[in-house]
Amino acid sequence: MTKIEEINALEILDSRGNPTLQVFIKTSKGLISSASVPSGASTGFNEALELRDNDKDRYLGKGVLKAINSVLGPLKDLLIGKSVFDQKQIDLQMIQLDGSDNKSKFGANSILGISLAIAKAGALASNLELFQYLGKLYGNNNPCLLPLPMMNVINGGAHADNTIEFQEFMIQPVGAPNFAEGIRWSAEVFHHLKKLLQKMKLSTSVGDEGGFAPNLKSNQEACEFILTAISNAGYEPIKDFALTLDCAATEFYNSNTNRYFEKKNPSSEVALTYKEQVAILKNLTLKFPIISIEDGLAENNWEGWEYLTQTLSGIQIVGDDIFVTNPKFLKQGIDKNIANAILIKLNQIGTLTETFETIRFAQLNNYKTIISHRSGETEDTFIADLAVATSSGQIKTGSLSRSDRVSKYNRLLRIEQLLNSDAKYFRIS
Ligand code: 2PG
Ligand code: MG
Repeated sequence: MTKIEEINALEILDSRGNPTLQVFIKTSKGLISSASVPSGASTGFNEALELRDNDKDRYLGKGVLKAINSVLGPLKDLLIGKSVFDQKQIDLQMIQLDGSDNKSKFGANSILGISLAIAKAGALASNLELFQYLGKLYGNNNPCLLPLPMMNVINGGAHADNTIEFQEFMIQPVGAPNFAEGIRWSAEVFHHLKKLLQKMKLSTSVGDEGGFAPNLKSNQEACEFILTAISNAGYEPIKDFALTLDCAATEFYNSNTNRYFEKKNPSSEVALTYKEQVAILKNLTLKFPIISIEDGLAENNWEGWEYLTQTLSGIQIVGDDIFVTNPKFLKQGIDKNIANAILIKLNQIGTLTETFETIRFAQLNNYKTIISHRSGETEDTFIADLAVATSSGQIKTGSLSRSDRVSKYNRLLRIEQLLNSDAKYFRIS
């Protein structure tokens, strides 16, 4: 048995320059693992709590020393001497000791940091690649499916100081023969998009997830630019590339009036009903090869979501803020025929074991699963291994620039190489 001998934690910076946690586990065999915790900007209301210090004298209130104290105090006391292989029991005991519904006592950031570092320690102690070890924990004896990436090449919404309302405009290399070729194709499109923006005298600076953040006139124009870049790169829309969107509509919804408005254009009189908002989305899917829409409506507009799912049948409808990686909300969605896919973010729920539970529940109910980064990321590539371990089929981890994003793609390239001829690449059915 390999035991937890020491636990440590450090306040580090995420990709936006905000503090987050890195947790270290030292095992009785002298191995050391570490994991870093990501952080969102367009967070769902029902997410597990990210504990911040609110001490205005440090990091504008965003310090995580309280969360570090949770790790170094009660959580460490609970876990020293336990086997690193007891992932499930460790996660459950941390949840029990916290005792709250949303991990607000210790903070989901401290609990998740430990949970992920334990899994990495287990992989090290078993002498397995992380995706193989996570596969075993998940009950997947043959983790070999490389995910189809969703790459966010134009950033808007809360992730960029530009005029674009929707948060993410993504490309999926659906026609690539394997993951590595998918990456090459997508990087070529990314560079052609840059050339195109330069030609039009638009900004080529990037947003939080490494995609371009130009001031465009509309969501539609963003799709047009991407389509042109795909063609300029020598690829065919539909056959080679599909588009996907994350509207992050909670950000521009007023729950008092039940209307969608133009947050980036406050002087606009536009206030749309959910049916009008869905009509806009439907129209975009008729004009462009869009095969997936995430958070097309706001998290608490459940009635609207039923209508959205019916109206856009045939498209992947992804729930992020509405499900928050929580089986409780996913079950309500399944019961109401809402969405047909779920975005999976480890820190929305706060432990690896609960994340597995949500993925399993979704897969059993034929909901597609998309493993996702957060807009505030670190160099940690855990989600790349998680996507393969759970045969999730899709991953959303940002653009083709910035190391916090491409590190996940680079890790998947390595996994594909390790798997060699056993590697498979996800196909949209
Ligand atoms: C999302 C995510 C990741 P954030 O909405 O899907 O792209 O953004 O981490 O800010 O919630
Ligand atoms: Mg989202």
